[in-house]
Amino acid sequence: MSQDTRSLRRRNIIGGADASGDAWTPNVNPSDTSDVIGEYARGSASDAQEAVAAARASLPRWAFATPQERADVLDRAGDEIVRRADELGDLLAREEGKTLPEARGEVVRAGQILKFHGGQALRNTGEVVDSIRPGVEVAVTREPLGVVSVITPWNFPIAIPAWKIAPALAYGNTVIFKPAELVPGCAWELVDVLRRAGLPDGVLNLVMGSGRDVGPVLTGSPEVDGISFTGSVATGEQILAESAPQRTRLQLEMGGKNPLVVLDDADLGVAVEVALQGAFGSTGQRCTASSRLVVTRGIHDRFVAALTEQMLQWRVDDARTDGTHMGPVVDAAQLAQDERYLAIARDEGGQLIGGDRVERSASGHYLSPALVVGTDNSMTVNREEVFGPVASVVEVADYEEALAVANATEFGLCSGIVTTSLAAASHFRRHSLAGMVMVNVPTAGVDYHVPFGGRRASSYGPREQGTYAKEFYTLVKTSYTAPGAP
Ligand code: TXE
Repeated sequence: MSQDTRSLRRRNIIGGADASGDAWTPNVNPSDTSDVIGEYARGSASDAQEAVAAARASLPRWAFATPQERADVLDRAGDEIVRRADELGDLLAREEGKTLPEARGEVVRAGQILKFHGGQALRNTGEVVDSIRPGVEVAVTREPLGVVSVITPWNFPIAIPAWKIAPALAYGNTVIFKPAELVPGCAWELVDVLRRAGLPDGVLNLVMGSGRDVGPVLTGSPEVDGISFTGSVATGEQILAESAPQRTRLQLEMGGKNPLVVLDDADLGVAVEVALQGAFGSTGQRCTASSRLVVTRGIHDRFVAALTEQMLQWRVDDARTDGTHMGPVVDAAQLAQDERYLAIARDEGGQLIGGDRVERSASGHYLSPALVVGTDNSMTVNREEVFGPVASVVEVADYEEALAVANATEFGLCSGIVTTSLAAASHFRRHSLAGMVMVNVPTAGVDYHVPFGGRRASSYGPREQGTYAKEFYTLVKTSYTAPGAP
């Protein structure tokens, strides 16, 4: 299946051209660590500076491009990505480790996002309102924010970059894109598709490399007007502190510790399916994963038994093998983090089901799905984001306690409830302290035409995605005109 890519080398793309560079990072397949996809440039601080300068220089050209030009580029790029979904899905599964169906779905989603925002470029309307003064017209319009740094994590290698870059470009901004070190393959393809779709040179610049080396330029430069970041809480907070003196506009999407409430009246089959997909889909490496299962007493034992039975049947294997339910953990460091949290959960009194290392013919970072039962909400596994195939169960007396436990977290990205009670579902939707609430559907799995984001430690700044994306990527201008002599 894999083409011979031993000699594949991808450079950074700055000012529309392949940048020079002599440092490289191997892109390693987590399902088979002997498989190296290629070597990708490891950019330096001076590359990042060049990219910022290129983005700044191209800003007037793109900021004043017609909406039709912007729409056409995004639409053409979206079409190409959807057309190449099998090929790019294979690359995504190979570099990140999610299963082929998940990876292909993510690629198609990226294409749809580009096309959606292509349409949005044509809908950047303002408003004209009557002034309180006679003879004066008031217009409210939106202009591009300017030069934007887009910094992305490894868990959605093409969808997250697409949902930041597409609205940035749609509204006339120029971009420096820094993907996560572990997944440069999809990032490079995305930028290459967009440049061939007709993006002028310098409008979208790719700087691959470590956050430590290139990050400070992308987040600290006074030439950067906005930063859209998804990643860990620690890095997000560092960016918040470092960018504050420049008053840079920020959009931070960080961790989650998302609760899924299961009530006594739930349909057991629905509850198990929603929990399985929400907790272990994409190897649990999603900020929207349901990592805390808050279950009322009357259904607890049946739910745990049925979930365990299903979970133990999941096949953990090479991401690109037919029949794999769950691919590997992304790398050795993440696997060590997952196992450390499992050990802490056991030490604090939880009982562990699954969570074993799995041996396959190729050497990969395989861990079976893990369920920690008998936990209470104060345990570390219920306070901190593990970011792996690990879910814990908190047993509660009733709905009121379930709601209180669900809300007792420093995070607030999303939450879910499985119930057949309209009253409970409606109450939960209103009282859950999360940015996104799911009723009888998995916590992970969102639409691209509606806002995405959370509260408290999960998110900072305006929402991402859908029509709400313009709140971050545009500046509002109010102009007053007296058309003629009074
Ligand atoms: O995240 P980082 P990593 C959590 C998850 C995971 C842990 C570490 O627990 O195990 O974070 O993952 C760039 N200035 N999540 O190391 O470091 C970095 O290069 C500017 C949860 O991938 O936050 C990458 O492109 N940029 C989360 C991006 O920031 C910097 C998704 C994210 O990297 C930088 C990902 C700096 N100083 C990880 N340092 C979720 N909940 O979705 C790093 N970067």
